[in-house]
Amino acid sequence: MFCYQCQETARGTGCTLRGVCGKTEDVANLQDLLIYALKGIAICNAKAREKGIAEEKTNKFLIDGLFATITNVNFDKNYFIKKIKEALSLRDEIKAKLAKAGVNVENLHDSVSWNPSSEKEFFAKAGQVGVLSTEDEDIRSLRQLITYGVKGMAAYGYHAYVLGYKDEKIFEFMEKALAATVDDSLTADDLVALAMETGKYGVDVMALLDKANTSTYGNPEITKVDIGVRNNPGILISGHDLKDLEELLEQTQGTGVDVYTHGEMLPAHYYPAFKKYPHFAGNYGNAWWQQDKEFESFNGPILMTTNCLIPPKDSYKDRLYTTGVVGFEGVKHIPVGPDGKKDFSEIIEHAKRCQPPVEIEKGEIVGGFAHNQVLSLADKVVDAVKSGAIKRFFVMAGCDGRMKSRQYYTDFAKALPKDTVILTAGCAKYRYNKLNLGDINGIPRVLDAGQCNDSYSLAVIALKLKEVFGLDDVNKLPISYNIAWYEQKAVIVLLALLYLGVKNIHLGPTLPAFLSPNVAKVLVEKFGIGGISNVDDDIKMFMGV
Ligand code: SF4
Ligand code: SF3
Repeated sequence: MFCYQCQETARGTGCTLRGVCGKTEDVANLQDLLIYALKGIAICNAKAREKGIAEEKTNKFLIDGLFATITNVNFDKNYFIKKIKEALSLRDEIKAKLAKAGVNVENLHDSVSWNPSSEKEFFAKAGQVGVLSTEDEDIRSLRQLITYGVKGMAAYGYHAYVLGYKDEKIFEFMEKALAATVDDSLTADDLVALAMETGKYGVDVMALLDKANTSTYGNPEITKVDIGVRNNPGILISGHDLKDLEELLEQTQGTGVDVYTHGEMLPAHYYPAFKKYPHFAGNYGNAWWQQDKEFESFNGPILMTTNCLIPPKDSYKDRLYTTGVVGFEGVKHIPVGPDGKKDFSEIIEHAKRCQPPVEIEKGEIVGGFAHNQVLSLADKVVDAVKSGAIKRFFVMAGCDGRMKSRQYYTDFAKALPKDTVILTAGCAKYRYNKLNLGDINGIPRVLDAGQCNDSYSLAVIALKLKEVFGLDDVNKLPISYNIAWYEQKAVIVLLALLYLGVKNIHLGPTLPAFLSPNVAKVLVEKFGIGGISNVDDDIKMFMGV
């Protein structure tokens, strides 16, 4: 196996024996093969699109498959074996239709023609098509940058899709991008251009998801979220899928079971639609990597709707449930029923047999500062900037992770001058959202817009401020970007920000291993991308002193 798609990759270069995330060699190889098969589908479906014979089910298959390979989503070998078989048969179905429509489907790429006689050939093939099969390190780097960006796009596209929102242009681009990553005729310059185009579609998919979420559940608004516990048994829901949460809240009504959020589900509390449920109790715990302790003390069942899952401990494995594209061998999976809904009754009955959660914290945190809410406070914000009460904003969105070096983000937040405001989104917030950093004229010093996809909101806010201040360049605003990344959704967020023209983004705790020195150099020269050093020097650098 060779995987270097996330920030925690072994030795900062690549996981080769087993993932630091817990992914086994078999699963890593099967994920590579599934991606390869999806590239074959992408090549065929682009042709089917031209002929007007592309089918809807291909879109969903692509986003499901891509999403499943994101870090900490699916660790189940059987899931990937099944998915690869389905991918090959879907590809062949599209090929047959193309042939019927008079399109020549011979002599295309190997991902289109490869035809194993049995499952046994999967592993041998996986060894030939993984990351290292591209020899030139710059081409490899760009191909992976694009592939990871497309994975992130698939995740956000998936969430919009389940709420009934989709955009054919986004699917079309995903196919084009995937096909490009196996096209040997493309140069490094071509791939750099394609990576930027990936950012454009990253903006589009996050805008689409924002529309899906806010049209379905209303605009996030300032909300206090309880971080303590109640006396009833509870269900803990984690991941990013708001539709799953909605169905769970509906089905738990009147059962005496409370629902708590974990990790990236925290921002669900900010949506008006979920406030009507009195049993939607609060948020329990912190970012994903602390789940081994927090799932244990929660006592009740846990529903993982997306990443980040870590291989469960035996102490709570029997209380863990997965749904959607999440999977782990030996963990119960809740499928979509024939009516298009999920039946969570087994989890609810399970909860009734459990003790209430053990309290690990007390108090409240405040969030809900997505674009609509912040823009409704725009006058106040603009006045604070004009009067000098707010000197600078720091976008600290992104991911959290296990590495000790991420303590930097807590220290950085604490050390920031008191006349600065942190704009955040994603699970990175847990490094500083309970620090009581105070407020500036009633504006909290940590403004949480929501999940990682709500980084889009932060871009909307920046663009609006640019307009209000009459600036011709978003980089002239008093906003600095000190972003923490971990998995591939952060890659699409980064590419989206670059597409929007944001410069001088600092990325940590380490730069991606998949950036070759030359590709990193392009990003530094063109966009001023940088890493982090230490809190004191970085604050001086950002504050320009
Ligand atoms: Fe390693 Fe990250 Fe890949 Fe897991 S996802 S195998 S930790 S690089
Ligand atoms: Fe976190 Fe996994 Fe990325 Fe959605 S839950 S931000 S790491």
